[in-house]
Amino acid sequence: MAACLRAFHPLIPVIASGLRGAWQELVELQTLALPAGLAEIRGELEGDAMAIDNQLMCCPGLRKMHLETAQVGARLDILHCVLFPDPRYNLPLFGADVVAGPAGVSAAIVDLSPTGECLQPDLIEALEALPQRPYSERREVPAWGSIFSKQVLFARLTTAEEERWFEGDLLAFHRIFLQAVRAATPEPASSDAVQQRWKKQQHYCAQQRRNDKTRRVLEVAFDPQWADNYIQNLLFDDPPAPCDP
Ligand code: BLA
Repeated sequence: MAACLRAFHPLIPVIASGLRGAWQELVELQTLALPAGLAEIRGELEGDAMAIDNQLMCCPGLRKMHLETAQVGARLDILHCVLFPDPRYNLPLFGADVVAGPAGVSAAIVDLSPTGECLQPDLIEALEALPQRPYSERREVPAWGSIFSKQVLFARLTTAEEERWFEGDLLAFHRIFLQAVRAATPEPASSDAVQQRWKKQQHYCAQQRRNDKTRRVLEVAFDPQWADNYIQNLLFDDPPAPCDP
């Protein structure tokens, strides 16, 4: 008999529905097909049920909107979301990861990651105008995290109040990002600025693929080849060359 799934850490469904709700406000939102077998992944690990659910969408300005919720490995609950801009638009990447285990949320990160030298001044201003919450355990990003902006929010969450702060902060970063998406207009694919932003997205994906913690969890739950394929082809695949319509 299949093992039963535990309930998610409550922060994960709350954030997932906040993100999905905001996406419904976007014009010309479209669902993208997932690679075969990757929409709903089910399995069992040492008697614990495992589940990964993936959703892919796109809209003008965003070539790939990915939301993943997962229950894998040593009783870990994960929310992973990356919104990849079409490089023809002058937009950063939106990225978030929430990792909860039996002892609580050990990693909560949200960022608007630059696709140019640094983040656009109006975005910096909007992020810095958010209420500054006194999280008790801010974390340092690892070396591969040089892709993140100076405004990155990365913390371990130690109380229910900090979990509420993070939910508010993550959705505020996301709201600010979607506002920039709505305001952005495309430039010709061959322009230097577009080519530069495409290179920055390639670098972002290459750096994210270096996160050993993600790889290790997937290797234990599945196997190294499956983990590598999942990271290379779904989580952080190389962005296609920008093209004009
Ligand atoms: C950390 N990510 C982690 C950790 C695990 C995962 C187990 C360690 C938790 C901890 O340090 O407390 C696992 N994350 C996953 C898995 C998936 C996932 C299995 O998304 C997907 C199936 N990671 C991202 C994105 C960001 C990100 C989009 O996928 C940021 C925008 C960041 N995760 C991130 C960082 C760490 C982390 C910075 C800490 C890494 C470290 O401290 O070495």
